[in-house]
Amino acid sequence: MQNITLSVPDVSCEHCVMTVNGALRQQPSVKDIKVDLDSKTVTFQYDPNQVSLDKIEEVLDDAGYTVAK
Ligand SMILES: [Cu+2]
Repeated sequence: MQNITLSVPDVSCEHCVMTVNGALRQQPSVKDIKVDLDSKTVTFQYDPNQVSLDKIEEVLDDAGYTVAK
């Protein structure tokens, strides 16, 4: 399992937190999702053999939360 923190600057309220959570939860192997409103980051674990980081970033982008690099 890989542990990662991504910056998602568009997260601005509890609703965003729930949307990001919901989008990530549907991805295979993604777990321990923590969206932090203050730092506008999302931290989670995933198995790179089951889902790529590119795919996860694409899912977040589709949900309206582009990952900042
Ligand atoms: Cu919001």
